[in-house]
Amino acid sequence: MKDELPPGQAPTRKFPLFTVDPVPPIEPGAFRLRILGAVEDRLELGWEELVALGEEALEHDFHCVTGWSRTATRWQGVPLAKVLARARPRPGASHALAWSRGGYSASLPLADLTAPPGVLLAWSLDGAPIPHGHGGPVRLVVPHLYGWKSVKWLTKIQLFKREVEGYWEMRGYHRRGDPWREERYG
Ligand SMILES: Nc1nc2c(c(=O)[nH]1)N[C@H]1C(S)=C(S)[C@@H](COP(=O)(O)O)O[C@H]1N2
Ligand SMILES: [Mo]
Repeated sequence: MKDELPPGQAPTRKFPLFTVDPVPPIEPGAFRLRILGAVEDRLELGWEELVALGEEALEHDFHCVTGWSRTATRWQGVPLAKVLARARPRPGASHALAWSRGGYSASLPLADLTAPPGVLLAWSLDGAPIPHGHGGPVRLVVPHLYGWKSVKWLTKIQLFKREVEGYWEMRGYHRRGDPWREERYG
């Protein structure tokens, strides 16, 4: 991991909450994740099926575009690449929208969903189940892009054969969002 932070970012060890959509109710046992759109095999996974896919750990700084970086944040979960390999993106699939239960979405190039250091469907934060406010039971973690791509209360990943815009991309934020290139807007 790099020692320094991307340009314009200040470190914090607190983990602020940043949420624009309604925080969904806690519904133990109700978790479902769907992979759909431009895939050969649509998938619907429950909690047991998801955790059965295995668990990997990742430590990375988490960069919010508003300027805070929560340093050395530890996540555990299953690599999204594993789930996508099962769903088999169709030829020409190029982008995805990740959706929360409350209707928030983020747009991601398909290449970024399998890029290093690895995108996780995460259920653990700093060694404990992800607190509800931070997106539990399962949130997307896209460590190499700005935090708005790491969708909390993840419920659906929809693949497309064209560029798409999610909540912040529609409001002028960058389609990709690489913090090292300061891809904040546009
Ligand atoms: N569902 C949902 N996911 C979301 C957001 C949101 O508003 N709703 N905000 C994003 C933004 S801008 C950031 S920086 C991170 C913040 O995660 P945290 O609230 O766990 O700190 O979540 C991202 N995922
Ligand atoms: Mo953010």
